[in-house]
Amino acid sequence: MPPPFDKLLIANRGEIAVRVIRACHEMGIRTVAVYSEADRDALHVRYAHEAYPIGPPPSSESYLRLDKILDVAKRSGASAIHPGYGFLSENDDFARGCRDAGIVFVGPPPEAMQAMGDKVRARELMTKAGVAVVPGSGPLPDAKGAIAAAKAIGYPVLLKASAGGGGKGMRVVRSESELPALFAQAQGEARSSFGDETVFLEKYVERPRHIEVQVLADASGDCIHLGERECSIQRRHQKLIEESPSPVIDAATRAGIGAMAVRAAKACGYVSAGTVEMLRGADGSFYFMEMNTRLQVEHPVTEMVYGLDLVKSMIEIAAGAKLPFTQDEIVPRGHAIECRIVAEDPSRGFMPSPGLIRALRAPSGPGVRYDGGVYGGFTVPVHYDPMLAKLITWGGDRREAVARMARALDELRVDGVKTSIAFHRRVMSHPSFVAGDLHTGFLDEHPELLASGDNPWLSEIAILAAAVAHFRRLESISQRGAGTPSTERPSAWRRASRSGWRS
Ligand code: MV4
Repeated sequence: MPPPFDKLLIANRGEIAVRVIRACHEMGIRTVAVYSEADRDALHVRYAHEAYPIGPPPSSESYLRLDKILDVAKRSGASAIHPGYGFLSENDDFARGCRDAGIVFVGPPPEAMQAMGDKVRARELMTKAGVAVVPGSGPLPDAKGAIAAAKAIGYPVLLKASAGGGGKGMRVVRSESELPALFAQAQGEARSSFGDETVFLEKYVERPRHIEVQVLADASGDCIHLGERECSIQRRHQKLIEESPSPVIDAATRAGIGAMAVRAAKACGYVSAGTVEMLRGADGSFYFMEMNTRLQVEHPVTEMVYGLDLVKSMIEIAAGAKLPFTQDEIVPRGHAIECRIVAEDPSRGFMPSPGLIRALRAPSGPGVRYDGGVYGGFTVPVHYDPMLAKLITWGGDRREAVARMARALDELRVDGVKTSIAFHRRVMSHPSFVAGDLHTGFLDEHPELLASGDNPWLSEIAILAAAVAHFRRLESISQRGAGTPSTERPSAWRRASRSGWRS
């Protein structure tokens, strides 16, 4: 088969640009990189067949400039553009600009991006399509309207920005007296962040799991799902660890939420790879939260478990190909985990730590996939996301994937910048993580995981304490029966951590 495109431009940088270049080269597609002044020596520039400068370091003057990128596509003769994630990947004007210029955008139609980008519209669309959404409201005109809507829904409620996503501008409201002030805050933040002050309300789901379903749709209207990813280990809406399958999902539940995700994708005319984010409440109910109309950072865990290449599928679908498999042919095998290796200091609130990487040693061996975007000698710029690499391990079951991750993290060395490696290594030994007991408040409840690596004893002791607490809890549950509310007080180490021995 001839390649679907002669030449493809990658409108991105870092590990995802490298990831897309790798897929292209395997497919026999020539690649065009673009780079800012801070990325002259970046890995994606070295790997691509051609590379073009697009401006100064700030992304607003380089990677976000659709005009410059379309100009490079025309000059270089690229017939397709892959946007990666972030930057222009969910910008429907960019997708339209590609269409108008006769260049194939490797992603969904701009109409689908726009429909899902508007959260109030997306809720309406999903409700019509029979997809479960969290009980909530339409757009709210003022605080009075919000009070009425909240009364109907019942407290606690969550204020969200319609143009938002990823958590920005959200406010939890626990009682009516708090609502007017929080409404004004949410509206103001929505206006300043998104230029659209529309806000709405949802019932607040407490301690949810973040579970998302990968879908793949072709232009003929066929759509399949590729199971779920659990992304509950995150901090301030930045995911840190993802895995597939979720420890709490069995085959029947997978089929159910998979069908829900396919309905969501079909309802907005989706084409390409996309992700339907869901919340799972403590009672096991699932709700549509939002759809990400792009390739996601954590796509490799799905690739490992389902044995396919999502980037190649995206490129083939963009060229008009039909889905190469049916839902029955999609069978999960084993378990995969991803750790996002970031140049940040977990003991200092994940403060960015850009600078020169003096040396780097990547792990390898059975079941290890290392998707990197940097090398020893590269200077991590201050201007962009500080993710250096993704470390992904596969195992026949979750235990093996976790053990391989711990071993691979022990092999990985990055000198010169602070990283999350030691943090990830502690998580792999943490009894609650090992038990698969995950939720979006996990890191708030286990602050010992963020302890400084300067004194390894502190975190060792804290983890032992957590292990003791964990097994005591198990014992007391087995004695009093599951489901009995816990009356335990926070343990001494946890109280200590709250009063600040972390810093
Ligand atoms: C929620 C929620 C609880 N209830 N919606 C956060 C990001 C944005 N996509 C939506 N988010 C949430 N929406 C209702 N009705 C809790 C969150 C949330 C969250 C979701 C996924 C992963 C991490 C999170 C951390 C805090 C809050």
